[in-house]
Amino acid sequence: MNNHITLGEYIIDNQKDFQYSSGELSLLLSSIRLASKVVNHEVNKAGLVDILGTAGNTNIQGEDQQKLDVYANEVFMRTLINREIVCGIASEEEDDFVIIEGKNKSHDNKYVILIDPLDGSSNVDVNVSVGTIFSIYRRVTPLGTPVTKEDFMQPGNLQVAAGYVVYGTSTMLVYTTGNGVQGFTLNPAIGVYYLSHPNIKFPEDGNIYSLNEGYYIHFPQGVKDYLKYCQEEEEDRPYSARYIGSLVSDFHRNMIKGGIYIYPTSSKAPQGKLRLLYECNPMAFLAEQAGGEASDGYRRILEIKPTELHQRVPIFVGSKNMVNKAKEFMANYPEDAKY
Ligand code: AHM
Ligand code: MG
Repeated sequence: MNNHITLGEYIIDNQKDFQYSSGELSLLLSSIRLASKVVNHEVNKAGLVDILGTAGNTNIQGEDQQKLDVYANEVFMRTLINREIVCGIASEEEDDFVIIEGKNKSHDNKYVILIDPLDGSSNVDVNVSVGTIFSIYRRVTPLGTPVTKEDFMQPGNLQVAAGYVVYGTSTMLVYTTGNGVQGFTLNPAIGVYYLSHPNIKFPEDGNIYSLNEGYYIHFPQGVKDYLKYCQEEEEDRPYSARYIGSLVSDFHRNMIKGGIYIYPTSSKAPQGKLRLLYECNPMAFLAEQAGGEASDGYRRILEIKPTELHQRVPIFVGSKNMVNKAKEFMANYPEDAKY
């Protein structure tokens, strides 16, 4: 286990590599580490306590909020607010972004965080792994003033750090600060993350495709053609289909084994389903840092200029050669082609 380097040690050892190092980002990553352990504890006992089922609320996107979504949101929000290390938080579970005043109401903290506290939460009831996804930026408005929407509307290529926690057979925290992707596995007995997957690399090729094929009839023609290609009998094909329905888990498996994850537009979801700011951008940053690619089918995810906090985009993310092949099929049709 790499001489038993813990996440805490790793964060401190690498602080000097951050471009604007002042210790704040290290504190922020440490808070995510702490909150993830609290959520992990709750996720693990979800089958035992009366925490399953919906909380009776609906979020801004009209989806039922699961109790564990609400719980995870509260834990991450509370931890980040109490430690006064960010100036603003946007969450999948909050309609609008939240302004954090910081020490002495000074609005002096540098970073904003965007977070999906419990992604794939419809899987919780059936004991399938779920995850937390986060994305961190430096604010663009002046220090000392409350954050504004502008601080959150930054393209993904300006992310300072991004990562996810996968609450799976083991719990892992995987993140990047722009110097490669590091994976840490939690030892639940003592509550410590250890560096288990240093410098993770997406295999350039893969033989797994992951998408909800049940919606085939609603997909754009380029996606249908690419799927047909995946299923053709050739030397390295047909590929295997693997779809958990939890972005974090599907992405994580593909990054280790080689594969592509697709959530396209469809006649049912013309903008796609996944959210640009706290699902697609962090995954795209991780993918590129691991040598993979992330596209909306026509352009690099990380170059999309956001306009809305909860904006959705289509995504093709994974092994470089697979994403490029999918893009070739998409390029045969104009982006606004009818389904
Ligand atoms: P959520 O943020 O409401 O949990 O939705 C995101 C999830 C992803 O984890 C997953 O890949 C996708 O939605 C599954 O959607 P579908 O059921 O349409 O295949
Ligand atoms: Mg989500």
